Amino acid sequence: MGNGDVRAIVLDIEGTTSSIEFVKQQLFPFARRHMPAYVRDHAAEIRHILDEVCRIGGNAPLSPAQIIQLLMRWMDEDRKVTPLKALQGLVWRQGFESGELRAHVYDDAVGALRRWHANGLPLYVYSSGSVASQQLLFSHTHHGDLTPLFSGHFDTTIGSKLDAASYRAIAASIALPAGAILFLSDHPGEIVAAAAAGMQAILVQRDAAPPLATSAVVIRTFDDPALPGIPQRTAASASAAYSALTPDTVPEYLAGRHEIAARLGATAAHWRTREVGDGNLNQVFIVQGPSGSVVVKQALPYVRLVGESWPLPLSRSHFEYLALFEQARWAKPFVPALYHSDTQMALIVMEHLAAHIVLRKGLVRGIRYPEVGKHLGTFLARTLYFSSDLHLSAEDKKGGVAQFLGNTAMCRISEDLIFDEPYFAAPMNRHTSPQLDGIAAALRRDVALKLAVQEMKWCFQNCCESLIHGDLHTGSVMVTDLDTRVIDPEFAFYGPMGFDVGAIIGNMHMAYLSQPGHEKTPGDRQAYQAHLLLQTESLWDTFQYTFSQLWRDHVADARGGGIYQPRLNVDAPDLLQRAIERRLTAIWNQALGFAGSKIIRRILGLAHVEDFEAITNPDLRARCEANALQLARDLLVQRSGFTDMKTVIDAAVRYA
Ligand code: SR1
Ligand code: MG
Repeated sequence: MGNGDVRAIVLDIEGTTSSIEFVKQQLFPFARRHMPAYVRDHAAEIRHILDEVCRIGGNAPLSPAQIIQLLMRWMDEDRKVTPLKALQGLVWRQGFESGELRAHVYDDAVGALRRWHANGLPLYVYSSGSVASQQLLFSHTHHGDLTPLFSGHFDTTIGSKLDAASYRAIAASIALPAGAILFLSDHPGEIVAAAAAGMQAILVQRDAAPPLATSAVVIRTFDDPALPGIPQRTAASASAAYSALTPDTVPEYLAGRHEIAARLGATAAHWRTREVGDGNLNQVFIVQGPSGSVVVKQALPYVRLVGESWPLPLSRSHFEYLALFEQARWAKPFVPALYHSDTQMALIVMEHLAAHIVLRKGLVRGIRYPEVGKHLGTFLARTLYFSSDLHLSAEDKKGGVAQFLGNTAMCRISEDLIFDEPYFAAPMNRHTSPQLDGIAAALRRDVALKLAVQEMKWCFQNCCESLIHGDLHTGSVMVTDLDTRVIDPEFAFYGPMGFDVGAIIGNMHMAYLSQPGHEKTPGDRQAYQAHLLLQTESLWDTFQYTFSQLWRDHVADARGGGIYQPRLNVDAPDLLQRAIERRLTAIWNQALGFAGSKIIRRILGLAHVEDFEAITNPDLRARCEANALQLARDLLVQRSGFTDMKTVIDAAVRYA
């Protein structure tokens, strides 16, 4: 291998990222087992493939039974005929999508792929399986959907894996000199061909067999120190290669990312880009091409709301990517699809939710979302359960905590803006003045309140229970009437489970209490207020139910058990039920305190919310805000009085 820096990595799959046994002992037998039923059940839609089978079989019309017999023979003979490959692909797709099949990828490979990707290194696959089956495999692994890690895929349509010309064609397609590309494979012939094309090539020999006679560099795992030349940039030092994009430079950037370019269609000259970011921190571009559109979200090196005087690390984009990745593992329907991330440029490219709007905006307009409570309750239960010690091994959980430990600047924003600044005359605070002056001053003198809030801050900083979103307000949720997606997890870290739950409950109550400010005629938002309360109730009910069910379903799971281990007989019905109730009570108590804290910060602190800001009459706005402040104080100071969601809702109704 040369000494030059590696600027892209191309990987073989079978024997390199994934075990040969998985392919031989699971994938192929699965296709064999399910082929007869698949052919029988789908005969009409796969007619063209079956005709091709007949043609290769000698052109005679064959009965379905004869076709199946022929296919079984081809599989026994390991024939590489196109219609057989196509049918196997279809059977596998069904298996992966139903969850019956999960692709194997070595742990060390997943770790390295994530690390390299996070370091901004483009990764490509080159395998004899078709591009479609490569994507299928990597999107359904035991480690979740790994496809966002890859910038492109190559199969044998570019040429044989034993031919140096194929590797030259790949280098040309990636637009890098071959010498800057590292190729990893378990096949010595492929290593020879890649090296002949000028690539840096390393042989992966995973099993314990005696070393192959080869002059190539050999590694056994992807953690092998014999992998030199791979830049090890950390998220924090990534800013050297950073430049803030503009609508003019976004297309140029995306044009070099093959899969995104293909998604958009035509060429960069045909794409339309507009900047639409209205959040407090980042810039957001929508890029529209003839075939599709994507969103590019890029962190700026400062807080957008305030300007360059408040610097903020670009590494938050990396944490957002990590969190989106993890959330998609556990709650895929509720997050946007991730297409690409670039740590150096501090950006992520993701699904454009063209039909969705920000939930907060919908709530201000009085739009009904009959599923939102159920969806958010499910998202919370799944992300909080699966990232906790209830599911992960103690080691994996600590690994997760470590991964997010560096997101300190974002935690610091929350620590300052939520728990401290609203309670003293911080320079950037603002409130509806003079109407709320007296209330603000009283709350800043309120010892019981400040003690309660500081307890919540303690919990925020010390309870590393689950991977939390960290900023789950109604502005971090995109909705249609029936679909819900949680976005913007750049504040993610391992924190208290009740933080996300409380954040969204607090925000739903702000939506509720601000409704009188949006009435066109007196009382015309009352029915809508009832709808909001119903959704808030449904959110907590769904959360409790789903969280309990997940716990029950997985209590005997071998991978779980970092805590409440099966060997302690925790599945004894009484013990399990009591354990679940105790945990839910703890989450509920946290959620009450965090809900109160989140309401107060949005009324007395720096960053406000449209729910109140959109009320143009300052007296009316102040009345709504004062009601919310009273509820918030009760939630913090009289927490023990709120035994369930009904008691919270009763209080909100009293204050409305
Ligand atoms: C300076 S950032 C202010 C707020 O915007 C984000 O959405 C978070 O809520 C943060 O606290
Ligand atoms: Mg191989």
